Amino acid sequence: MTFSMKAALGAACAFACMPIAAQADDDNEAGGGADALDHAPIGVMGDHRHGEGEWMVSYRLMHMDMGGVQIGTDAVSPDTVVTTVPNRFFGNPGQPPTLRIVPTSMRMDMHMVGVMYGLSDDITLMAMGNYVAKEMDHVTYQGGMGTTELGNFRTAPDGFGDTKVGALIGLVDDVHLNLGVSIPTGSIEETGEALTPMGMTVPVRLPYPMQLGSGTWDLEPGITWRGQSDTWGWGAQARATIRLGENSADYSLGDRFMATAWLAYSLDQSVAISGRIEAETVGAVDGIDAQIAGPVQTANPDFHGGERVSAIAGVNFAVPRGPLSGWRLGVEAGMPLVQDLNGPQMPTDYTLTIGLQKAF
Ligand SMILES: [Cu+2]
Repeated sequence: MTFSMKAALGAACAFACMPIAAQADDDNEAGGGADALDHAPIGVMGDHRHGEGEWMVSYRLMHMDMGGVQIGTDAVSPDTVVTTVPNRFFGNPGQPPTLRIVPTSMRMDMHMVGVMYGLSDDITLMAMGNYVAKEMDHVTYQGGMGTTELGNFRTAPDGFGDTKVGALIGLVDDVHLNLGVSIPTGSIEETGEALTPMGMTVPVRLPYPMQLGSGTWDLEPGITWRGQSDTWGWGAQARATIRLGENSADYSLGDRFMATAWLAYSLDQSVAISGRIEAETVGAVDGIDAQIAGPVQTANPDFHGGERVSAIAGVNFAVPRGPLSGWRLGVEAGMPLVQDLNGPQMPTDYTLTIGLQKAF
């Protein structure tokens, strides 16, 4: 776990105590102010609209942890990968017939800063920028065949990711359209140093999952349904990411389709717990970056995308009154239930999202 995650978890624990203190002061005060059920679990984007003239700023940290290798739904060992999976670059100078480098684990921290503004009661505008830090560890096998490990290396790019702007268009009270565009502000030319099977350390352009942006303008349409009673909240959302054309390196990342549904229960006006299911399907990389090549699964455009269903548990805190009125904090932790990957590819172990929001 990174330092920033520890700090964020510390903040979450400190925050968790405040609603209790606030409640003790105002036991019998009914209604008024924020309700923890008013927002969806923190990992759901564009879930709520704002009233005319209302602003909201937010910060989210999304951490993802991945490890191992999977082909379809089957786990496979690195030894199997380097002796059985063909290297699509075989035939080029110095390229062995099978893969010889295997990613063993990956971590990503995405820091997202967002602004929302209620243009009218029906239309909310939103914008989000983000900063991404990625880390991938690899094992390199010696020479062109066999299962002798030569050594390990890590690549760790960081920088600004793609920027999203959009609008939520209310159709009726409980349903709105999500209209979004992703602007390619993130780099697709990140480099690192790789250990080759011949024992040399060479600078390379990093494979697709280690780049910071898509390089393409993307459309992000969606639809969201949300409802609540005094003690229950519920909702569902479907969203897509559709790549428009190819980027400057002659490829586009796979389109993504996501559907999620959640149920939340209010323990108190200021605290709600939630359970959520999310299903997603992502396409393989289309095209190829001529500068990304090597005996490693991540350099092959075919070994990306797949299907995933995840279970996600969360808690939302809202401060209904007092000096911190209008502040919200949400935490969500998710684990895949099923992953069917265009592999060999690295499966996700877990995700953790922590977010702070303030409306005014
Ligand atoms: Cu908002």
